[in-house]
Amino acid sequence: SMQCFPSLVLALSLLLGALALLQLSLYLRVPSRYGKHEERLCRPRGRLPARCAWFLQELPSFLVPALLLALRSPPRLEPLGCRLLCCLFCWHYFYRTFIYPFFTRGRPFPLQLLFFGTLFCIYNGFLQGYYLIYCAEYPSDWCTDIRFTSGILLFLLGMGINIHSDLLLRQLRKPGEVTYKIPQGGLFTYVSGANYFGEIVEWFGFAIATWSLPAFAFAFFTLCCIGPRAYHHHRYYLKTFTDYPKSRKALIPFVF
Ligand code: NDX
Repeated sequence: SMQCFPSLVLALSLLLGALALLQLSLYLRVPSRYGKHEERLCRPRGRLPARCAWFLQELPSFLVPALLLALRSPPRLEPLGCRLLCCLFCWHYFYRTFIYPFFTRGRPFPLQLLFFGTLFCIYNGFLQGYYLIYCAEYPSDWCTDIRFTSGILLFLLGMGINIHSDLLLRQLRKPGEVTYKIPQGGLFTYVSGANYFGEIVEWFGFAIATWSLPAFAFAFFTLCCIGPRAYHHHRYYLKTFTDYPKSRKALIPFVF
């Protein structure tokens, strides 16, 4: 049966950090090519309806840790923190896999990115699940530790912002529409990338609550992946809409 290999966790976390830096260097200047940043004039690429693409891509991030959690024998009952944290991770990806795709009104998604996105979700789902189910050790009073409680609160706050902002974006379109409008309401009042801000807060909260290298590596990856994207969305809006609210920032309310 499986056991914990700390050097495997270390290696996978460092590689995740390296991928984050690669991503930052790739996407600071040019955005990743999906959604509003897909080049229309480029040769036609294979695409899948947004619904199928997001479902397939995010599924492994739910399935892999859920299976690790369910199949471990003997089941890991102690400490409570590990299972709870693994469940939170799965809860986010349950939303992203089984709820978000069925309501999205997004454009078809490029197959090539879908391929890399799926690989990434397998990789990260395994790393986070394996660490929490086989490796993590917490003192018995971890559930009352300030890192755990404040981290969980941040996670829930971020998830709330993320889901609410996803909803506001979806409501900008009628079914079948593919045009872009100025997002309004919620945290969009302050930032162009409200959904991304929520997601980043969420994963930093998760990292603080687990206090682990894999989770901090993933939070950093998220920042490097969707941080630049928020900046490119912001520039797109400023270029496209002359009446775009001047006080709105790209990612962090009142700051940047
Ligand atoms: N999926 C995370 N890297 C990613 C897919 C892309 O969950 O090769 C990471 C995730 C993947 C990425 C994933 C990993 C890295 C990849 C990358 C592709 C390249 C990159 C593989 C897996 C890569 C290396 C080099 C390391 C190998 O038509 P439309 O689609 O634009 O419509 C949009 C609509 N909308 C509007 N509608 C009307 N008016 C407007 N003004 C509108 N603005 C937007 O709203 C969409 O239907 C919807 C949301 O659009 P958008 O662009 O705001 O968000 P999107 O980027 O699609 O993300 C959707 C949600 C969001 O909540 C976000 O927080 C979360 O997913 N997310 C996304 C990406 C990654 C991630 C979370 C994470 O890292 N945690």
